[in-house]
Amino acid sequence: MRVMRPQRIWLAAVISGVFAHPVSAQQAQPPAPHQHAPAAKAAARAQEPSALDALRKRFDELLARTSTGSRRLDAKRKAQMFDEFLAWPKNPFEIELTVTRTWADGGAQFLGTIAIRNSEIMVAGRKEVALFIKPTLRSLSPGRYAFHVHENPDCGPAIKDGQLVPGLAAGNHLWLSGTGAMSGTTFTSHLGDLPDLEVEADGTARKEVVAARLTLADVVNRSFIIHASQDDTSPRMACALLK
Ligand SMILES: [Cu+2]
Repeated sequence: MRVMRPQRIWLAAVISGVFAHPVSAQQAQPPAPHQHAPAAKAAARAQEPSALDALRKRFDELLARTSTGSRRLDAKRKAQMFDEFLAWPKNPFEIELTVTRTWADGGAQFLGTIAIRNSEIMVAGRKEVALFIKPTLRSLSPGRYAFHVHENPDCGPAIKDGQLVPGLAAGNHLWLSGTGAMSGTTFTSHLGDLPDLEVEADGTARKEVVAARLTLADVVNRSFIIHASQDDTSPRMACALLK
């Protein structure tokens, strides 16, 4: 996890001078053609600029409106600033990601969205960064579902033991590197192990999930997987990605 550095002062200037309201990355995109079929809707969304491309564009626009952005920045410095922006607890961006059912072949069924944003929570009297994940999902069976960040930005199937397995291309859970042994506990290293996703009796999931210690920076070029039950090893039922 990154620590707040002095050079992030420019971010504070940005927030006070430029922003009034949170911005959704997808608000910047043109509206998709009206579609009824979930598969067609998922396909239409797949044609849109990626959530990460939209986010980069908004960041560039933001930077251009600051005194920092008016100077010539080399690509490396700009990329570093973008990374810092993603890890910043007060980052005002909310990013909406498309959630689809996983598939072995054919199209992906659109299930809804998750909106993710950085914020802060109080832990034992001190502030810590957290990623807030607001689902807007439907067409699911009521219950609790294992929910994780997986390491690859790929919702597709992959072959295991000669079988095409839906969602397998997402790879393993996200682990925090550099902490030594993989203890299996969230605090030490198992960052991708999110609280369960809760689906109501009407088949919708709307309850926000709070992932302590994660930021947008940790989920760029990753995927979110909703499993078929509370069991972490159950099939990968649905997926969203940020790339
Ligand atoms: Cu998982």
